[in-house]
Amino acid sequence: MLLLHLSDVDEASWAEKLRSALAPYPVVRRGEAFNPADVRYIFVWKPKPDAFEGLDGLKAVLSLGAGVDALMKHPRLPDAPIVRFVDADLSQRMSDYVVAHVTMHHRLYTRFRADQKAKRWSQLYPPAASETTVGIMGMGVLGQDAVARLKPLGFALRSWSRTPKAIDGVEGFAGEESFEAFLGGTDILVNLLPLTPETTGILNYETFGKLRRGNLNGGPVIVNAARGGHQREADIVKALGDGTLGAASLDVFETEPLPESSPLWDIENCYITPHIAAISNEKSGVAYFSKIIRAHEAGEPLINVVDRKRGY
Ligand code: NDP
Ligand code: OXD
Repeated sequence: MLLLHLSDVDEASWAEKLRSALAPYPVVRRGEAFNPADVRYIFVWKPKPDAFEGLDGLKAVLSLGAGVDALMKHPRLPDAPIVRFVDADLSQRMSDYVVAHVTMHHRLYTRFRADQKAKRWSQLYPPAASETTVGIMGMGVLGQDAVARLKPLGFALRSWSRTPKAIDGVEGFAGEESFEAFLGGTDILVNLLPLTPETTGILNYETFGKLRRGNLNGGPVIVNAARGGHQREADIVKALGDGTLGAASLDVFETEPLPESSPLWDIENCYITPHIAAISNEKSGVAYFSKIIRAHEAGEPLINVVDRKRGY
């Protein structure tokens, strides 16, 4: 039996589609009559504290999100394997966001927007794409898709990951010891890391101060599409104010929804979106998770299982 426990999304719609994809395999929702001991799979997003109560026969926890940081902190997370969402549609959506914001900053959007508002005709030529380095933190599923889509646009690319990566046309940096060298040649810093104890708060004032200066008019730029826990918002406010950063694109926040009292809302060169960079799509999600359940019931191993020790 599959149990759905989805908050903040249309659980009824997911249930209807999973039922038809998995029939005759039983699919239930919270509040319906079922024996918790019969549940083999639980499909979760933002699970409540009692989500796993009585689920003694679980074979897997299925995560609607690609990021599992919140799930990993659940106080009663069972010992079953956690399968996260890995999907071409999700990757494409994230890369769309990354490409849009990288190209916007490369073409000095902040500067020309201000000029337009001031009715000022002031010619300034952005550096060539090949002279503009995009540094991507996190070279997993999403990071690799992003570099594949940025490469044809001609940007100089570099990556930072935990373990070394050899990707054609991308200068790879790995581990803490190479973080400073990675930052030192980066004009536009894109964050696609998972949130773990090691990566919490990595987007801070010290990090910003190590980015390359003098290439992009206005200063280096950050684009955070991963998790709000990666960023120190007070440091971003300070860095945008004193010119350490030229601009910031933020899709995620320390507290979501971003409180009305946040100073970020009013900063001209801060571009805010409400955690929409890459939403898990219902159609591809139903296909992905129903395939995983069917395969596992047929004796095949689970795929895209989270490594609990690494935390992602
Ligand atoms: P992956 O697990 O595929 O990739 C993670 C990458 O981060 C890997 O390259 C890994 O290195 C690297 N990494 C992890 N820890 C460290 C560290 N301490 N130092 C350096 N590098 C590190 O994740 P995805 O690409 O699928 O997703 C990334 C994140 O994007 C998710 O965790 C989620 O938080 C976020 N996300 C945000 C969305 C949004 O709408 N805003 C939507 C979807 C995801 P290595 O390869 O060596 O293991
Ligand atoms: C995810 C997200 O992790 O939507 O998939 O943030």
